[in-house]
Amino acid sequence: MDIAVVGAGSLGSLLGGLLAREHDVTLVGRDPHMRRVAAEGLRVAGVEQFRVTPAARTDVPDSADLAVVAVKSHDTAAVADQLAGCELGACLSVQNGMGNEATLAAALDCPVLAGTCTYGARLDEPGTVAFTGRGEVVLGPPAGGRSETAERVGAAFGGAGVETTVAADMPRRLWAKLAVNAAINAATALARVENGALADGPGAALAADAARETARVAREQGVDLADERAVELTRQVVRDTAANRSSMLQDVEAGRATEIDAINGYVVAAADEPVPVNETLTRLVRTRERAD
Ligand code: KPL
Repeated sequence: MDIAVVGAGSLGSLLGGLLAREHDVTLVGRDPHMRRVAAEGLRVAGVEQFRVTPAARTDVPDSADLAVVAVKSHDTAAVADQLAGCELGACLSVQNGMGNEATLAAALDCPVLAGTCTYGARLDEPGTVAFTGRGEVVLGPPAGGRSETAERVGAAFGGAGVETTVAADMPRRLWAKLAVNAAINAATALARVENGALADGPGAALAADAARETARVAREQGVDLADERAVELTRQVVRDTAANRSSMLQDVEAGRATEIDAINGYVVAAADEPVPVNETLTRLVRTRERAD
């Protein structure tokens, strides 16, 4: 399969590197990383070590069987515009936050799939991605159910050795992931702590409150996600990623825009009833962003 990975930062580079063992992959990202990959290939280090030689460029190619979108959620609209001029068989979002698939689907003629990804990656230096944790890609139609496209993309990922589940319940899975991100990302970014600091004490209580509020909003939207399921998933991710610095903490530390609008801000915008914890986290992160 001819696959363009748009957003070759840490996760995009790792997925692209894994897929390149079996498929024709083009990484689309920024220099100097793209320049180094084009010249010397991509080195994957850590859980598995190998070198692959995907194509690498800074703009989207003219065509691909599949575009895997891994950019930050605030860049989705711009990427959707670029991909609209590209002949695509299908598109898969593996991004954080909600609303990405709708933005892509509004601009593209091809089927758009939703995905979640729990692989861990870190971009150490141009041309090298650290594979920090084996996870899973779960993908399927964003509105739920099954599709031939999802099966085909799932088989392509599985064939490249990427742990993959093709799921018929993506709305529930996307809301569950949103609950985890709403619980962990803003709290760790504001308190400037690793995910493990939310394992107990006041951090755990704050994370659980944010997760419960998100589960309630999911149910308001007709998605079956129990409060305690959202809290349990959050606890599990805090345990499994205890040493991680969340993506939002990394964004705040680097003075970059965060994904707050697609995470806690999305919960606030979608809620029928007040969600004071998500609202406060959103306001605080937006205040931090304005100060940078
Ligand atoms: O997805 C994440 C992120 O940092 O964006 C979690 C699951 C919180 C892991 O750090």
